Amino acid sequence: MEKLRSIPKSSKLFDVAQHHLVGGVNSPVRAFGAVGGTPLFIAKARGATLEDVDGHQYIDFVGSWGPMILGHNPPSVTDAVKKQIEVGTSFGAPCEKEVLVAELIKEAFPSIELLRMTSSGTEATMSALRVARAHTRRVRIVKFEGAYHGHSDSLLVAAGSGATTFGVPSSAGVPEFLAQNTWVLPYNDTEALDDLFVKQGPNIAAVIIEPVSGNMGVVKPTEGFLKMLTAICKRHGALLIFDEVMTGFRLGWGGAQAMFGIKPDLTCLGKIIGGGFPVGAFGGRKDIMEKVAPLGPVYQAGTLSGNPVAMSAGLALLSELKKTPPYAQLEQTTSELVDFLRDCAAKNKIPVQINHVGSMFTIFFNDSPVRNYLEATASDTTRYARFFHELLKRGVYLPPSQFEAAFVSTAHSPTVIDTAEKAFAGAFQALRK
Ligand code: KE4
Repeated sequence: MEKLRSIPKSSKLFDVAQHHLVGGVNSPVRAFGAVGGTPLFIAKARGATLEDVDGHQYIDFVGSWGPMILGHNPPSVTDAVKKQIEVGTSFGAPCEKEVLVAELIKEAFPSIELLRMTSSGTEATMSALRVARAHTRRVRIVKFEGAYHGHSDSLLVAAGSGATTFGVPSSAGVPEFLAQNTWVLPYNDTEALDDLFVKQGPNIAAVIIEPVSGNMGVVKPTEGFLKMLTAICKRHGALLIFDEVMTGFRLGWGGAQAMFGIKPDLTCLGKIIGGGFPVGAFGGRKDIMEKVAPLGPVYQAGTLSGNPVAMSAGLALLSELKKTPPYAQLEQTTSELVDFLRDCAAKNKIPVQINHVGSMFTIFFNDSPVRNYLEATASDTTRYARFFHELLKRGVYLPPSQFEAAFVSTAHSPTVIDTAEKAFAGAFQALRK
């Protein structure tokens, strides 16, 4: 019987943190609200391993929520950051590395003709909506239930990340009149999409979508859904915005749009393009992006946008991904792990649905397929919470919520996966008791 790991330092830090930081954290999902228990305070990370302040090590399947595609602290990124810090950390003025990162992004995403860096995914999607509304001179936007696009007011309507975990379908403080300008449709529901556009097409500025959802857990687009969405937006003059903050450079060099052969009007990026530093970006058709200041009337700005240290990290990471694309290896590692997990669950007679795309996966404790938010939220979150803690006891760190994606990195070597599989096997067995 595996024992709970003793975490006196994390517990103490969490007590103190709660006096200063809201909920003791700087982002809600980290507070373990969905799984219970005390959040681990992490002291260091390298490769696929996290070490908490009490010295316990864990195989990390969160990877800072996606950026750590090569594992934590890849030498190329760390070296680049150290070099940049020596010569300056922030100028509030243009620097060469912003241009170099932008060039790599455009190479990977041909749909992006012109882009703007931001310091988070939230800023990227918020700004993309603003320029879409300016370009179309329309107000209404469409998102999908269970999707999370960051916490800007227009998008915190039935958000699917932290908010779902807290069972709050939309956030307090978002004015009703604003939320009314955002329609929310079920993911993968072509009929509902068609129906809305028939009724409201001329009023819709844009549809924003996670082309592969990660924020209700991993949910793939059904066959033809994205193509149909593209056609319907075109027909009604609405812009298609791909939120690839999670999938960009994660599912492949060209993200989900390359995987599914879609050319969105605007794309939002984040996470990986900063190599673990605060970076986001939005970009797309030149005729749209030229409306952004200083060229056009859409104001958008940021003190640390294109920050040289963050750009150094992003440049190093994207350059590595270009030089040695890890995607086939990541796909294979993840598929083999998922096969093992399905096997394990079946042997222990535990109904699970494991959705995976590339190196993203989610284990839903659910006996029916999960193709949208409604089906995702029918999962047994109590069982997920127990599974999460059984894994922690065995040195594996899964996302602290059923409604998140887990990530595999190139640092998840066969030996690391072997160790993780033993922990998963033990955790599934423990669930039977
Ligand atoms: P940030 O503002 O957190 O950089 O990005 C917001 C965002 C936008 N779009 C997508 C598809 C995203 O996944 C995110 C952020 N994802 C969550 C994880 N589900 C970040 C983790 C957190 O909120 O602490």
